[in-house]
Amino acid sequence: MIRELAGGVASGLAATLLPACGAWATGASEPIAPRSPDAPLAPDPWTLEPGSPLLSPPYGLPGPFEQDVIRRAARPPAMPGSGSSQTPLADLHGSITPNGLVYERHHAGVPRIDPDQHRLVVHGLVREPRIFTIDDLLRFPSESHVYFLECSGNTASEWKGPSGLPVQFTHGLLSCCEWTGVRLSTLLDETGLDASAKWVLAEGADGAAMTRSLPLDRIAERALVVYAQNGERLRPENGYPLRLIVPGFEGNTNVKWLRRLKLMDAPEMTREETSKYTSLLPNGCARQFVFEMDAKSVITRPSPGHRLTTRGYYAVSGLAWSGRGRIRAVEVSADGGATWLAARLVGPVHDRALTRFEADWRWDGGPATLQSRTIDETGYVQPTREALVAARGLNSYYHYNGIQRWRIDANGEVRNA
Ligand SMILES: Nc1nc2c(c(=O)[nH]1)N[C@H]1C(S)=C(S)[C@@H](COP(=O)(O)O)O[C@H]1N2
Ligand SMILES: [Mo]
Repeated sequence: MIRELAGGVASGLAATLLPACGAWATGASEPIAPRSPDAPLAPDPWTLEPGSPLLSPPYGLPGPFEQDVIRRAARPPAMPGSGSSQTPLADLHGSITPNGLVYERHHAGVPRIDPDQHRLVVHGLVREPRIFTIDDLLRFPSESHVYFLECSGNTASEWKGPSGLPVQFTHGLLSCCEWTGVRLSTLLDETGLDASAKWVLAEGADGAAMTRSLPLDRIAERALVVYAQNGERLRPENGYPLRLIVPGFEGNTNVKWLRRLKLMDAPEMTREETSKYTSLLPNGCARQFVFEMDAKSVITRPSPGHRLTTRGYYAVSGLAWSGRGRIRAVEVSADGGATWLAARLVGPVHDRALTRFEADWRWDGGPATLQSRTIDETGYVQPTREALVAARGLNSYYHYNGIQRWRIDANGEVRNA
């Protein structure tokens, strides 16, 4: 479905007076005739009768005109329950992903776990192994932090060149929530640590028993064992009743339905860190334990599926993030990278979180190429696809973070070409 974007805001005053300015119209509805600011406002039909009652429904849902803003799967799953669905980034605002739109990636479907029966075991190279219930964990001091979550397979579609896909399918294995739980280090204070403990194995309670080894010194400061996202308990598909959040690390390490943490002196070499989640380099060696997601950005509006209907001003909007810290800056180019201008970061700018940016742009009605690049607080600059391919070759699947270009045609259509 094409969504039309009307520009042409002449001034701040006009922006407040003209209802069509900067507004999105769906392809299906008629354009709104401009109203004179001096004419009396006729009563709209919905002002003439009471609306629907309270508690309809008791758990609120998006309104009837927002039914298109949903997760979608780019591909049918290889097996029932496995696969992934993507977040509709083009239709979101700010930097938080609503719980019902957080992308999903399951290796063996979503288990139905009774929280009263769920246990978290912490064992291995600890002084005193412990078993925690969810109620035990709720008694510990809690922490809440906003962090992005990105599958390391996100944007793999673009390694070999523009895929033609819209942003939901190129970048939608990406979400950002406020996560609430207990610091991993708090639980390790409870068990005590053997001096030889250097790695921690995290295991999920799903049919895949997904397991990853994580280097303790690199995660101890920030890793969280969480039971809530965006103010409510985790959704089943995102790990209910307990998951690991390892800020900035590839999505796979954020083990859902967490049931076991084993302290070890060396990595376990599980399937997900040997056969999968490694990257083959041009020299035939594979990169292993590539944990941090490199800095990346993408323009979400306008993006493929949108159509520009008017020449003039547009606020080009997008998201930037880095697995190594805060976003320092974002630049936007409308001429294929010949010139760049600084975008505004629309705060708050959190550590290892999605950061909204906006850039002022005037569309002259001709063809254009929009792209963004970000710089994180370590000084790392998001590379072009060409630079990334020169460094990593074309055998990699994971950790693609190249600059994303969107072509604007003279008819206003936006394409990934
Ligand atoms: N137990 C378990 N944990 C898991 C997975 C899984 O299949 N099982 N998928 C992983 C992958 S590959 C990703 S990208 C993230 C996805 O988290 P989400 O579904 O909450 O977005 O969870 C990770 N944790
Ligand atoms: Mo993933």
